[in-house]
Amino acid sequence: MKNIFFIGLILIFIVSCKSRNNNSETNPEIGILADEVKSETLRSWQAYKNYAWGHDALAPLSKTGKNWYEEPLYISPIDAYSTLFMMGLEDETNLIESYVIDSLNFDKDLDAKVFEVNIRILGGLLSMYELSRNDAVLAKAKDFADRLLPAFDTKTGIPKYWVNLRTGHAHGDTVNVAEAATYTFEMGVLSYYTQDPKYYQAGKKATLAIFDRRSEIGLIGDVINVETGEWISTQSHICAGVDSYYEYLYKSYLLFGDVELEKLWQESINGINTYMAETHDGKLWYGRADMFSGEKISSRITLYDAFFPAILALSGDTTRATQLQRSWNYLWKINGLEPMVYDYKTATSSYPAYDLNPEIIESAYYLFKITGDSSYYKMNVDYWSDIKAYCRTDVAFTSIKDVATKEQKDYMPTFFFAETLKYLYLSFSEDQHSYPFYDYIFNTEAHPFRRSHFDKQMAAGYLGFE
Ligand code: DMJ
Repeated sequence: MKNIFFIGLILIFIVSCKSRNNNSETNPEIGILADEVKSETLRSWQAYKNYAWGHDALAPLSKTGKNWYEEPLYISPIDAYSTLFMMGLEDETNLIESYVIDSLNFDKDLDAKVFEVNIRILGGLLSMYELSRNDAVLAKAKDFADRLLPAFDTKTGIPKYWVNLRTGHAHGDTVNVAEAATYTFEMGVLSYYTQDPKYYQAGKKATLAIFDRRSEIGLIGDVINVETGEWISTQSHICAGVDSYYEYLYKSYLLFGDVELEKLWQESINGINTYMAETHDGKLWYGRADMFSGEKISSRITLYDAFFPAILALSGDTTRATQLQRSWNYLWKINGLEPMVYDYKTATSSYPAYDLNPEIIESAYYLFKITGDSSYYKMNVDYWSDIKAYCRTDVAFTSIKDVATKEQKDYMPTFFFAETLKYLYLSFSEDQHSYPFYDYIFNTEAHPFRRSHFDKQMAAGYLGFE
């Protein structure tokens, strides 16, 4: 009897070791899948080069290039660089680096969206510098950030929506919280590398302007006027339009050690867990609450919200992170892809598109690395298999109009290169052969920054915080 008990214990030990094991013994196909993601990335990148070179993005069905503005800003290559680099595709990264240095000129008379170009272009260029250590790339990043800064010259310090890259003329007084305050990370990295605190100070002022306008119960709204500081919408949530504000409170603290941001994160996450978290039908979700009363006002969520398990896990709350990831996985499994907008109480979607977004994959990657539980790895195996089944075209991958019908749209967003393919590749690569999870912190567009490159004491001086 005693022997059976001990054999049982040993078996339980072996099984639990296996399920917490990140390596190829448990997941024999791990390297094969990494190679497959890499060759699919190269195939899509070559399609971009063949049909859309010099443009911002590829339209893979019509096989043409698309631009965000009157003139291209070369967003796909800048966003793709760090992924191609991590995959070891040196010819391709050399090509992008040379183009950026020799031919990319930001002196353009066009109005750019401050938030979008900050996370993609500034974030992309800074990580290009991180990985290449090419000073000419850092000079480009600085030049670009200097063109964004005039937007921050408002009564609140929250940037306007648009800025003209040539004249610095900024306009657009109404912004959502993500557009208002997702800057401490990129601006902090730039301040560190240039030893000039003005960038981080601008980003942090915008963040504080949002946080300082929280209600008595510690919640913020989601849309604000940058001049008056008045809330235009008082819905409090972690969904699209707010998401990366919370992400940057914690990640900027982690990378630079600014403890003031950690305090902001702690107070914020307490409010989020108190007023937004709810269990419906046995599943954990984060809905919308009124910022003043805390009352739940909506169960409408967006697929962007699937970033939240990753940040919960990174900040140590693996309990909620794993529960929430299971909810997202349930939603993905209904159609084999997840809808852009979903109501978890009515189980309906008012906007059923899937644009090759990364968030659910990002969270599965974090949970796999943090818990060692290979069920998260297997989630990414399934997501990749569905993306191949429904989004793959003869030359690249494309977005989906409706996750139920799988009708395709003609667009491959730049974040597919920057984020989706990168998180898949890293999930399927063994740490020792690639980029160890704990060595890097990613900006919201998945551009990697090595933790050890940022000394906390120096950061305080270079970024100008106590
Ligand atoms: C990305 O551009 C960024 O991650 C952003 O913060 C929100 N999500 C999109 C991709 O879905």
